[in-house]
Amino acid sequence: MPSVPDLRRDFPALLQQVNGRPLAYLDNAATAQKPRAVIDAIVGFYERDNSNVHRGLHALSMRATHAYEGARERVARFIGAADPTEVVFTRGTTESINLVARGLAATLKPGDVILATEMEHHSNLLPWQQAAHRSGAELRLVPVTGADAEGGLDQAALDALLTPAVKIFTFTHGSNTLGTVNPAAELCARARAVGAVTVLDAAQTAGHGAFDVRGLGADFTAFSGHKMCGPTGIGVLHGRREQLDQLEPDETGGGMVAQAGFTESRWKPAPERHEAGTPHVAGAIGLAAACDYLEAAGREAIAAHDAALARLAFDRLAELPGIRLLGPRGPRGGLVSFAFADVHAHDVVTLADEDGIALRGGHHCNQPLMRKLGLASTARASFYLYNTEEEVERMVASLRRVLKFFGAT
Ligand code: C6P
Repeated sequence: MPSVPDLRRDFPALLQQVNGRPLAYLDNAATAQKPRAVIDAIVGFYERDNSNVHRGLHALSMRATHAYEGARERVARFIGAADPTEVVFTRGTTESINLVARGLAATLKPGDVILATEMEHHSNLLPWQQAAHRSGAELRLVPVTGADAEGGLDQAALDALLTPAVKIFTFTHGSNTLGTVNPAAELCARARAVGAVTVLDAAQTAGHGAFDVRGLGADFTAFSGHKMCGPTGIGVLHGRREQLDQLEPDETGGGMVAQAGFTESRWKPAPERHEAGTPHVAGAIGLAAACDYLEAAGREAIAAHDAALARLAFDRLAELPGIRLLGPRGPRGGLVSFAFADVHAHDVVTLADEDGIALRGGHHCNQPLMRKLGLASTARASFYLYNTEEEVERMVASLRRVLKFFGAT
């Protein structure tokens, strides 16, 4: 990986001051900053090649189509897909999961089970609640271990829950609140052994290390471009070819139809089948540029860097009085969530912002898990390739000031 000071110069947003202090951007699990290469790719498209795709024979339309399909190939290589046609562009993880959940709901019947886990983001929980309501299937949840959520999945419960009645097992690869990284390949293999279709929420992992959909083995994998240095409004649903072709389209309209009649129509195969309407061409091009950028930086090195900062933050935060740290004591992804007994997370985040430090406070779209843990909210620091140890130390110093302000030291 290039040196962090060198990397930081690639990110215009990081060069600013906030409240008179250099910005320490520690909210990367919400969205990552964008390198100049990604911004330039998007601007370049709009300045030179802007046109609709798949619909025109003029020069700009051909260039746009070439760039859009080139982006699909780039993303396919980035995630180790067998073929670019396995990559469906969506608006992001949320849309990808909704697409799968609505499509698979049509295959379920009463008595079937959809298995998810207690650590799911709302985006990988609510669509399955709806799929269960629509189909009469039952939604069951694998519990999270530990009173303070040591943060693993309860293996004994999983063994008992993973029966042949389970038709879908959906789970997050990396928890956005606990920092847990689930053993996705092993879980997919176990689910496959009972005949379940697997859906992997990779929002927090696809851009944070080596990521190989074939090795992981999920039938469907969802992630967002904006959390991996790409633009907002673009994401991916990866699926095995035959599965994508069997899935009923969630949206119909232009671009996805093979033969349209007045009363009946036939759909194209994947990926077009799941991309109705004008796609986010500039977004796909920006995402491809983000793949180039992350690969050049070194994906294994990024994962090691993020995890080391999270470990440092975990250890340093543990020194603060009255702090409750969530998630595994052992290896974790690049984020740490914490709560103080006497200071609300929103106050923590607001006062840290005065010091130029961007944290996130809230339930992180994990409301049921928070409720189980007896918490309304936590503060969260989440790291990426451009963050530094100095920023971790600044955060800890700022939190000491917060505790003093509230008389909680
Ligand atoms: N988490 C955060 O933690 P979208 O909004 O579609 O790009 O991603 C949704 C999503 C799905 N799964 C997981 C595990 C996630 O962490 C997220 C997004 C953000 O700050 C926003 S709540």
